[in-house]
Amino acid sequence: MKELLEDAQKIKSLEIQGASNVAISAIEFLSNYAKRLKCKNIETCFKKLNDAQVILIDTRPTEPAMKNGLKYIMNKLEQEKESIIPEYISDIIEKYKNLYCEMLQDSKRRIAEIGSRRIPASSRKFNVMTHCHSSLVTGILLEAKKQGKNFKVINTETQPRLQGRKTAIKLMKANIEIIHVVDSAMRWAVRHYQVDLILIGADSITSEGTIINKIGSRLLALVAHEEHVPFYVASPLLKYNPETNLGLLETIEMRDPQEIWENPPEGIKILNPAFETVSRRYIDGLITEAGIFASSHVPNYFAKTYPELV
Ligand code: RUB
Repeated sequence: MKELLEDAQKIKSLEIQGASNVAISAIEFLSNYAKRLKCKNIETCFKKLNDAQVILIDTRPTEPAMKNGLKYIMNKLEQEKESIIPEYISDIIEKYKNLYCEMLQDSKRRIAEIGSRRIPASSRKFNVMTHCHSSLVTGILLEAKKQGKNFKVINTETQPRLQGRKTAIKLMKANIEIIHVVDSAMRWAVRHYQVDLILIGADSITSEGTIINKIGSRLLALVAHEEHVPFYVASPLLKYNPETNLGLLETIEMRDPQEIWENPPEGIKILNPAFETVSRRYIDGLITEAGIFASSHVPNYFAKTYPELV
């Protein structure tokens, strides 16, 4: 249990960041925990694994790709419970962990392929804007570059943890022209560079087609609306939170105020919301492994694509 708690802390402390990374790490941690488990009977094994699942989900409760992954593994185990021999349980977990990772990787490849078609092959330089660091968005941009498309990217630094720098470095290394701006210059940049397309990632998608992503995402969506720029969200369907269909309201993760101001004078209250919602009316389309569609269709596509997770 000590090692599992240490692993969980890596997610909680944000040593591991980004929805896809968090999901892959959490199921890896569950699988490693199972390898260390020594249980006399199957009931004890399930009890320990369920406790581990709760600890991992608690690290970032608003990350459905992680929750769906852990649920996928535990549901599969539950279905096979009668025939499982405790000493082989870790092999079964490893198998389903790999299957879930493959689902995420396949979605990423498909999203890169589909999304890259939204960047035209033309002699005029196309301007794309993004916010924060999304491996799905960078996947699309790297694929477009591979296809020889002519474009540049404007990206925001993304305060307070500056994940925008990660995006900038990754794209710069692929020889993509990049212009880095402070968050509060996002409206200015959209107009100044006559941005053609805005692409962001997502942490969570609700049954009504609202997406939750890094703070500043809605501001960018509002700018897109004001400036008539197409606004797209790249996300695997695995970030859909099926519990929102049953009425659950997603909450916004509040982070340590020290990220913003380490030693503020007494008497100043600092709030650090890490995410915010973007309503479906501001989203032109969701780019998923099942194609591009209005974000409100996500529950149907999710049920069709991943019936075992409904
Ligand atoms: C990261 C963030 C990313 C999404 C999508 O927040 O908001 O845009 O998680 O990432 P944090 P991906 O760094 O605070 O976890 O597209 O890679 O899944």
